[in-house]
Amino acid sequence: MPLNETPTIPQGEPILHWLALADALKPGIREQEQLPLNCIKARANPAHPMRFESQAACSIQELEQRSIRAGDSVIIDFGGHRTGYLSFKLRATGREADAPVRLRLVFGEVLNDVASPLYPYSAWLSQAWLPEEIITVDDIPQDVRVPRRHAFRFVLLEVIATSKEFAVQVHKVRAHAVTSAPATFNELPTQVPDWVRRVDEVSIATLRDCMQTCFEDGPRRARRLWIGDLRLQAMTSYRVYGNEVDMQLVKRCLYLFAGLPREDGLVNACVYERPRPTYANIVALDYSALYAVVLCEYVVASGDHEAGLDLWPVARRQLELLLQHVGPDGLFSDPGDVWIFIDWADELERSSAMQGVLLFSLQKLLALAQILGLNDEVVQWKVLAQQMQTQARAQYWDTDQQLFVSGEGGQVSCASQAWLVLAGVAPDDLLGAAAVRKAMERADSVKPVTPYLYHYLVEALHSCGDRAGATALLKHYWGGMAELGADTFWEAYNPKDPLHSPYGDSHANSYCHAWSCTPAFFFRETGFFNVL
Ligand code: RAM
Repeated sequence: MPLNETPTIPQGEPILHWLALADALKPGIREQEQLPLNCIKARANPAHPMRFESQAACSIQELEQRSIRAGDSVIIDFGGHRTGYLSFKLRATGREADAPVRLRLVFGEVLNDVASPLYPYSAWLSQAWLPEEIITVDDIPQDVRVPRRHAFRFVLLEVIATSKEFAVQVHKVRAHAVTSAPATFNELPTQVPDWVRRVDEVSIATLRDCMQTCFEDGPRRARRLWIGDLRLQAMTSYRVYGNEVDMQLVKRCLYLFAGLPREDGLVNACVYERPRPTYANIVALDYSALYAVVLCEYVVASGDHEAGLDLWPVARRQLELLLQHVGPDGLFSDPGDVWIFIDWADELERSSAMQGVLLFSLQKLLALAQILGLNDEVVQWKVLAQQMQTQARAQYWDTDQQLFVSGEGGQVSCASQAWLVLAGVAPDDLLGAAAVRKAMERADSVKPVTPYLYHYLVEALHSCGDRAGATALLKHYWGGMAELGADTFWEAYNPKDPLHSPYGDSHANSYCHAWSCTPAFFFRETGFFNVL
């Protein structure tokens, strides 16, 4: 069921002491003032996969000398991505300003945002997400700071109106980058190939710009906390930062989900922090299952057994509820009325991938029970996990094709391979890794459309010990975005059609997206470099 058709499900009572704990864990935000690089022009190039190329237009000193009249525009390039604010000073030239100045600003994460028109807008997500501001400035000269936070590298500044009597000059253009991420991180060894260094920088910038008072999914859109994104941000942050700041942020996010329960006991796929913590009425079965994974990995990374024990009932309850959809045959059957995300690929048959997510989450819950000394609570599930694994292999592993299939038509998808391999359902590691690679190569398989699912393909290959395969895929996919000029990694990327949008308009895509940050995790995994 698509996101926008999720039925209303009544809200449970917020658990106030957990929300208070989440509030106490809210991190401080660092702000850093940054100078622009220069002004550029966007040159249309239909042969370029991103449709536009950037050309230097003038220096910032030249910009400050220039009189800009109504109808004129300029694109300012800050030379990299940040989440933050914009400020500048407006002056009048010609004579005293005898009218206000009306400006239009467009904030671009990629050049296409500021180079191609935002309208007509054709996405099914709200048009209010478009990174555009129309502001009217009185009493020139005036210092302006745009109040809304944006995610940007480029700023298009267009003068809509002055009076006939005067033009404007723009001085002291500054960005004010904000993040809760620590200023320093665990560096890679010095001897890594250039592509690794660049992909790592871009991954860390992605994580940094999504780290605010929660782990946001994307600082442009939707600026909120999703379980699926959180798992990938958390695991990457332990490797990249691995200190008090990121541990506390993960803990805060776990308590935000736990403190906002639904009446049916499932955790929400996504919660809002502001204006007060509340939740979006969206549930995704795979995301609810992943709560146990995030909690287990948090306890392992931080050693915080106290929070583990506190939140254990929430994680356990997710599995209890989700396992109701597993029949006596040990197989998950889709209830049909609740969303299962997995990926944005429309044609994807999700049942075998969901079996993999459930089993993987159950395995993490069992590991957590072991760590917390709660084995007695999960004895029956050890047997069930075994049965789910055996039955999934019997049912979904096609011995002729040496691939997992899904649904009545026997659909072959990358999603099924990723999740069932990760859950250890493949007959062995060699066959598991080969299945992932084969599904990627086969012309008729359902391919991933998001870095979220690409991550799970790489994680599945890595879990089978196929570091060469994992590295090749990572290089092809994230290296491909970097080659197209990505400063932060994107929400959606199809190498054959880089500006494709799952929402129906590339201007609705987020180009700094949490679930894209995991190369920095893999690069810090022991042994990952052996094959480079
Ligand atoms: C979109 C966002 C978010 C993701 C959900 C499922 O709204 O990209 O990151 O978790 O979909």
